[in-house]
Amino acid sequence: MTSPPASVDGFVKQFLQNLNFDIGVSLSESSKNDQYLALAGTVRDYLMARWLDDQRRQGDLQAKGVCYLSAEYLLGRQLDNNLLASRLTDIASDALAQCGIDLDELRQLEVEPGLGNGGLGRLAACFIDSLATIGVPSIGYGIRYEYGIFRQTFEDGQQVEQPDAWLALGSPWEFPHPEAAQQISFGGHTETYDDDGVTRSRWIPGWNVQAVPYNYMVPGYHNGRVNTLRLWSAVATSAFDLRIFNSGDYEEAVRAQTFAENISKVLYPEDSTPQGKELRLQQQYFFVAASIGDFLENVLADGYDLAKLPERVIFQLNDTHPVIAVPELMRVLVDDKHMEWDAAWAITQQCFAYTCHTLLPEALEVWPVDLLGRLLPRHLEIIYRINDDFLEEVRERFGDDELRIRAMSIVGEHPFRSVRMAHLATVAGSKVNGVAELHSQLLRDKVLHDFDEFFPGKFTNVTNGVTPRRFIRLANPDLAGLITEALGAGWTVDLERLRGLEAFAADPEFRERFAAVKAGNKRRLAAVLRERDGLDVSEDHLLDVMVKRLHEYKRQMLQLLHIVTQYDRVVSGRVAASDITPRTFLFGAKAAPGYAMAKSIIHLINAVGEVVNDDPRVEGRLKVLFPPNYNVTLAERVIPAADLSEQISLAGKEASGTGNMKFALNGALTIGTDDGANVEIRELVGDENFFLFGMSEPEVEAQWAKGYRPAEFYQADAELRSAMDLIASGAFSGGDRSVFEPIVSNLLYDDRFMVLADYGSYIRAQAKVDAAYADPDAWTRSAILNVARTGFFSSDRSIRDYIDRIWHTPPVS
Ligand code: 26V
Repeated sequence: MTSPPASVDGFVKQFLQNLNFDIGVSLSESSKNDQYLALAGTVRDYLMARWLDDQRRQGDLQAKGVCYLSAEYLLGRQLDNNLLASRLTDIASDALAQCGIDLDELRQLEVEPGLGNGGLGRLAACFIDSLATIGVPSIGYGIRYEYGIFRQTFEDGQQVEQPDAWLALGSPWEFPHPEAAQQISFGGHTETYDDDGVTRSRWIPGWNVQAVPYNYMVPGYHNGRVNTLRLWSAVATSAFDLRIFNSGDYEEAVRAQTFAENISKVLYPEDSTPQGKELRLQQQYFFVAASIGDFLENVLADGYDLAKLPERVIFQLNDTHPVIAVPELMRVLVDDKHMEWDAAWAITQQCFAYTCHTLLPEALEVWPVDLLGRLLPRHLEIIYRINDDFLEEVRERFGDDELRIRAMSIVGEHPFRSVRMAHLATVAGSKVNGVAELHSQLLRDKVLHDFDEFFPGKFTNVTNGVTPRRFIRLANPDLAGLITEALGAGWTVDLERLRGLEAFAADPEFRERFAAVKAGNKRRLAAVLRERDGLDVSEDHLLDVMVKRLHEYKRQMLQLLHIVTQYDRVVSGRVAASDITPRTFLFGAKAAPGYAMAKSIIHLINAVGEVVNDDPRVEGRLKVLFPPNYNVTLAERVIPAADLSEQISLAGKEASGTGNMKFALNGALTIGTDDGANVEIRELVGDENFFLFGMSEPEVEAQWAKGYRPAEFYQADAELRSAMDLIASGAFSGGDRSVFEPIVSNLLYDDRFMVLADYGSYIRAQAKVDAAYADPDAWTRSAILNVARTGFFSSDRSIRDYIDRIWHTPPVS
């Protein structure tokens, strides 16, 4: 191990040494990528001593820790975060300058690890940052996908997916540990045998793969701690290969290798229907079996009494993806360690907790039993036994209420016999939490109501949060500087201190400086989008942003109907262009490759942009921009520049949202429904600093109950009719009516997410936005109050809530 560069000179020395000896080039011959890799290596070396310390400490410690099990970590770029955490930013910048290198230029070279789909994966990344910063003994476990979320491009306005080869230019932040590989089994059959008078079960697997761990450093902010994120990569086992190879079938040996290595090949871009993907179940079992094995064998001391396991660990299940860990731990305890079933079950129930991240019934994972039985026969038996015991208890409590028993069963019968992973997780978990107050309430009242009755006290809430390190300090350095000037240091790890800014909202000079920061951020974004996509951002426009996965429930269509309405007002002469508030509508969204309607909506957004942006009658006052491939890196540029944050899902559908928090913390005002964490944002910032619209969740239910006929809303609202007719007319598809007809008729006759019912209210709220923006000083005051009052949404607070309500794992110093 090399010594840390305490000074600029030390850093220069270390950097050059890495460049020469690790990368193998001289400074004068080096490429930018060589320089980036050497820089990353230098930061890594500096963190290494701390990391080794912390790994040793975690082993020595008898304290209880958290194993965060997540199939996704949407990390974003590592270099800047690691520089910030280790206080090396200025040293590195000066050191590179001495070598004639611009740090900023090297930053741009990092390809972000996009090992997640969206909010769920980004939340996991925020949580491991907070765990390291707070100092909870913890380890994150996941999958090292060779290809992350696809890279999105547009061809003729339509989404095209490209593979994300994020490892192609080297990955300086990871450390493979082949010596710590776990062997993971699949397939085969089960049998019982007599063990000195005791009948036991065992699993005779059919095939196996190696799980090789790759460690990533997770530095705490300015606390000298470095935690570990351990991601598993699949490699064919040599024994398996060799057997086939020796049989002379070379091609079969290579094929088997490919088969095994496919397991960690690619992140699933959450499809429109989640059912029946065998490889996905392989991924899930692969990473949780490896993680549990790793924890029991490598983290726990040899000979540790497994009866005491709940004193040492809580496995937090990030959604249902890792829930197969429940029967896996049971299998290890009962089959391998010969524990009594009831004792093993009591331990298992204390060692897991489950976070639910959705309310959409179609997003709740189920696995067909024939698939489970084929891939994991012993686990299926264990699940059946868990279910039998559970339903027995339900019968004891509620009598033979067959309807209830069928509704609560872990094994469902429709549309085919399958295991409901959310039920399994709920029965097994010591706690079940939703991710915002409203979401947790709806889980208890609706989705999992019977379970809440059966397990009083099991359900709780932990409202999501976001890390202020990445989303304020790194993304918005000028705002961070202004806050520090006003409040002093310390707020980065104690975000409630932002309250102190309330007093400054009344100070005209502070408002002016705050507005200047926002303007500067817009300028920076404009430069990025010009360079990245050739897009033209008008810096004097209201910047109205909707960035999130494309899904009908999130209602990008509502925003689009607002844009088309504004356009229609101008071209039909109802409103003079000069009376329109100049606005830039910025979208960022990926659609699941198999989700046709979502892709069609992307096409329409681009098509509307093509027409509106170039129509001289609009006089440049409406612009629609849709930079492709929205990701964490772009989010860090877009969010600080936004004036208005669109959080417009149908009430009762968005579990929480986390983008909503990032925008408010960066001084954007929200236009939003009473959904997810919007509810809590509005309560905190105050009605006068939030543009609320639309039906509430009970109103949505009432509307369904009385019968929802979207066509009636179309008939009743002349502007809505006109906007929809314009789309249907082919005005945005070169006169071809067929292109966007499916979108329009879907809204007219199906409209599952009540876009038309909320349209009128949305348009009125947007008019209020325009009116408010006309008074820039008052707008800025509101923006400051948004920042001042949303410190609650730090992921540090979320983690403290997990500690208090679920984990009971105090930080260690
Ligand atoms: C999955 C699927 C699968 C196919 C059917 C449609 C569909 C729709 C949504 C999902 C996502 C489920 C899990 C998820 O990513 N939830 C998100 O978690 C975030 C972090 O808690 C939260 O802020 C978002 O509101 C929630 O959608």
